[in-house]
Amino acid sequence: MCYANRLFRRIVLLCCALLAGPAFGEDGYELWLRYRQASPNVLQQYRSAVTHIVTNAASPTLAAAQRELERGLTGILGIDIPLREAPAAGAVVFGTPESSAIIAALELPLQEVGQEGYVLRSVAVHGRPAHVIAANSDIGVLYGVFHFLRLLQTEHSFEALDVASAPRIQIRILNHWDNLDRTVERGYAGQSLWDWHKLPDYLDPRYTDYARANASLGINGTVLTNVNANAIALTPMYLEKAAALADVFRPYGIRVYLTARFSAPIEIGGLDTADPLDPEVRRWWKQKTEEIYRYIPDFGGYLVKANSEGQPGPQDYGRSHADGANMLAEAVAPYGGIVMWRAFVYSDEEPEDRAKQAYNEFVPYDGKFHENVLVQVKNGPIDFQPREPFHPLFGAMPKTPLMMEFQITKEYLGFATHLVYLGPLFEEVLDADTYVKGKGSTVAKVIDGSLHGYARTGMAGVANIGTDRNWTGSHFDQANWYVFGRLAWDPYASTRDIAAEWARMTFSNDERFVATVVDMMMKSREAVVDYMTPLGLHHLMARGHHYGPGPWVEGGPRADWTSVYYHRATKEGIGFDRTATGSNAVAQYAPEVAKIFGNLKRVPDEYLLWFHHVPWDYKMKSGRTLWDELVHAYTRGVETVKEMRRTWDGLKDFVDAERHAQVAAFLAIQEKEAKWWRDACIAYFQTFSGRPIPEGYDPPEHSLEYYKSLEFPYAPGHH
Ligand code: GCW
Repeated sequence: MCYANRLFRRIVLLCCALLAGPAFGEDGYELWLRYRQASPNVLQQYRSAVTHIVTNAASPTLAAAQRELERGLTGILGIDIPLREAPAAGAVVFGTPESSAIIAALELPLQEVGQEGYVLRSVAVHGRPAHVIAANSDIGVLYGVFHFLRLLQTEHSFEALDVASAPRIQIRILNHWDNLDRTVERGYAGQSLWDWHKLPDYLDPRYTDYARANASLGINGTVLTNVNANAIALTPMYLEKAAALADVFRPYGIRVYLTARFSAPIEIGGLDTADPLDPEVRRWWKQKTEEIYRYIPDFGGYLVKANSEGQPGPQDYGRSHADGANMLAEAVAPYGGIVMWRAFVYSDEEPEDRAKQAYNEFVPYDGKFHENVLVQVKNGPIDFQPREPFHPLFGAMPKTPLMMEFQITKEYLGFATHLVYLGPLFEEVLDADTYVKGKGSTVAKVIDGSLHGYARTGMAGVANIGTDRNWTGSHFDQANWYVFGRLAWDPYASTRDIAAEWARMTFSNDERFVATVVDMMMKSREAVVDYMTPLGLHHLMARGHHYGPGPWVEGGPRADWTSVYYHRATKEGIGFDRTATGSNAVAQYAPEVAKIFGNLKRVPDEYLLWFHHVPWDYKMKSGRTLWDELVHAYTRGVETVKEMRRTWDGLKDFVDAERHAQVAAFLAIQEKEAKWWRDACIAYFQTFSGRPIPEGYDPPEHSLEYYKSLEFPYAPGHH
């Protein structure tokens, strides 16, 4: 071979290596649906097991399932996977008994998996080995296809495939806090995906990819608009736009919901009241709802934030939350719609501990809501803090379907740049025992309806999705969308397993990578608790935009928007006394729980300052004083982030350069900001404790005055 030829060959080989190997840059757009070629360990096995797809495009949903199978299998197997009419050896057969004669003949145990579940089986079809993906409905089939592809993506051997899966929660829904001007409240991933201005005429292909990603997790609903609602979203011009989105999402099983501004009858209806007991107001909502269903025949219903943080609501007219919710529930009932009424309420005037207000306002109405109302409760009683005890309402409304509201967008956990995997936070809440019906009455059992026999069940996640190329503002925040969706399907799933699954699909199946990265992810939530709000502290962030520490925040329009209201630091001690000697919020929990939270000796360190005001020299379980423990925890948080950086640096060989570099840069930001949180909080609390920084721990880098002087007028997500 002549030299030029050899050189050419070398260049070609090098390019191939670059394209195939992890050095080839990726921007994260494909999420966990990358469908890269399987590794040599399993490739041959896969290629001989799967040779073709038996076509079945009897509906738009089945057509989507077929497209996904083709796309996925072609990618994973690295060869073209033909579509055939009839099965031969290695067929993938998918469908319902109605759409596929093969599936009808197999007599699979489909009655066990309900309307949205599916069965995956290795079977003989016409005497030849095949794989079937079967369900009672087309959407069940699509979910099954995604599960099947997930098994291949995570390199499962599937010789004797035998899976049956059904969702445990009915409404698995994202809440977009997206405004009509495309800003996103608490959004850190660019603008709103919904390009209202160009809708309904231009349908961005991203809408379809959004639907695919959600369907791959089993998410079946989306609230398009912010809970701080704009009545204009309910005018015909915007309904037409929402309808266009609904048309794109429909084949993927995703229903559209809208937020209802309670004062809409005044603002866009020309009425002079929005009183829910006023006949004209009721008529207006009925007509409006009928109009919405003309645009969107499978409209899911309304999500409402009322009488909270300045939003209008029934209490403006001396009516109750139940009056308001039931009025809307009546309007959507004829069409099978629902109302999700938020319990995130706290009054402007009420001097009561904010942690107690939702319970006080809602418990008296248990059993008074119409059957198509769900009350949507945030995971904790304050507001999506890095750690909160579970919301006491979960143990207190047996006659009202309560649905969970988690926040995926990390408003209080470092926005998009901090690597915090929310799986452990979600799992901790779902596993928490309310004791409402004795031991084992976990929050998961409340919200999946099994404890109280709720007829309706739901889990909502405040979306972290925007126009950023990687959707969520950072690569690792994709894992939070992912884990939310997987838990909404099965709130008992292990979030460690989910992290592993995600990491395999998103980055690499190499065991060395997976084990290391999953450990890092699992530690990350505890780290953010440590460097922001350890030992039960909460609500210490800067005012307004919530970016960075602000434990000194005081004054302003209302006490419960300040930090000093929550930490209550004095020269003597720190923490919010929520025991009987204080606000007695502990009494909102079942006695078994209250006994632990309310007892200084028994309360876990994680909730200490949430429930107790404790002297600085209090002896902790570790033997340290409270002050020393605080410094220790803050420092440990920063140390964990340093360790995460080192870990990530060691994973270069497994990740393409582009994504590796961005994660590394964000971890550097996280370390800087973790240290900022630590130093600012220690400097501030030291003015109360009057104690020295314990030996072996660094003093804050700057003066307290310096930290207080920092301002960020353009921090993202604040509107
Ligand atoms: O977490 C707080 C946010 C507000 C938000 C509110 C809510 C949509 O800071 O931006 O408003 O909660 O959940 O209603």
